[in-house]
Amino acid sequence: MGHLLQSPLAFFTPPSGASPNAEHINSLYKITLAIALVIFILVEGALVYALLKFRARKGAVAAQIRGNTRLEAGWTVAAALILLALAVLTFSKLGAIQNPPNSGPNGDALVGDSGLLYASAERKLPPNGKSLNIHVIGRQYIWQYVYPGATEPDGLGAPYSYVEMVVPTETTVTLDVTSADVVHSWWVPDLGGKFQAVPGYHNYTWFKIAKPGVFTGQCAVLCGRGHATMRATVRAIPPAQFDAWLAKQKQDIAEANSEAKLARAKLGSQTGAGQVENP
Ligand SMILES: [Cu+2]
Repeated sequence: MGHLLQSPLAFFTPPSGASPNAEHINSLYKITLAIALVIFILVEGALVYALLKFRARKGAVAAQIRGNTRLEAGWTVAAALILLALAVLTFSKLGAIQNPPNSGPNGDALVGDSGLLYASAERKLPPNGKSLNIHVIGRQYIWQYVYPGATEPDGLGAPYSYVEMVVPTETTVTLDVTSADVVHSWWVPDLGGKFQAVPGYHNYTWFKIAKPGVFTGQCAVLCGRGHATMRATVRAIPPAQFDAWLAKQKQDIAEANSEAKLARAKLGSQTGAGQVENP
């Protein structure tokens, strides 16, 4: 509904404006839409003209037409040229859609080298290899985001959040999308395309948000009973605020873990009369 208020054209085109890749998808869509509109008006115009001009009249005999080589060759060549133009245009924009750029000069300074973990043909990184790499894990029925900063060699101890992904502005964020159970689909329209979250498999995408803001999305593939409530939010905040948020998240998780450890130790030490049997 918000799109309809901004501009009537925005209602018919994919959302954009938050990330360069979404911007390119949007402009590609608009060009295709313009060409399709011209063809639509030509075809429908000719149809309406023919309907009015040659409508049934008393005593009229329909003309029998057996093909027109020039006309037929003409529309075949014209259609092929339009396809060719669209293909060239699409391929010229594909690089900017698939390949993440470097972070801006005011991007997050803590962002590290994301190429060290592993190499993959599909996984694209900015030219300087530096991005904030976040693991997006689909779970029935919640999105989990795992940030860099594992404290243990097996990757455990990294800060994480659920539902809302917090990211720094002007920073290239690369996403590794996967699932812990069934197939889900990561989709925040303002930030680009849809990416399937498949168990045991990684899909990759990226975004780079210029200004602070909140972008909402929704799991885009039916994944079970709770699918409709499987929402996603991306909140972009200035890098300094992000660093503080991440540090707080780390601290909160560490505190919760040590509390759980204490509780477990307490339960484990209870023996005799105080011990509860299996309920
Ligand atoms: Cu779903």
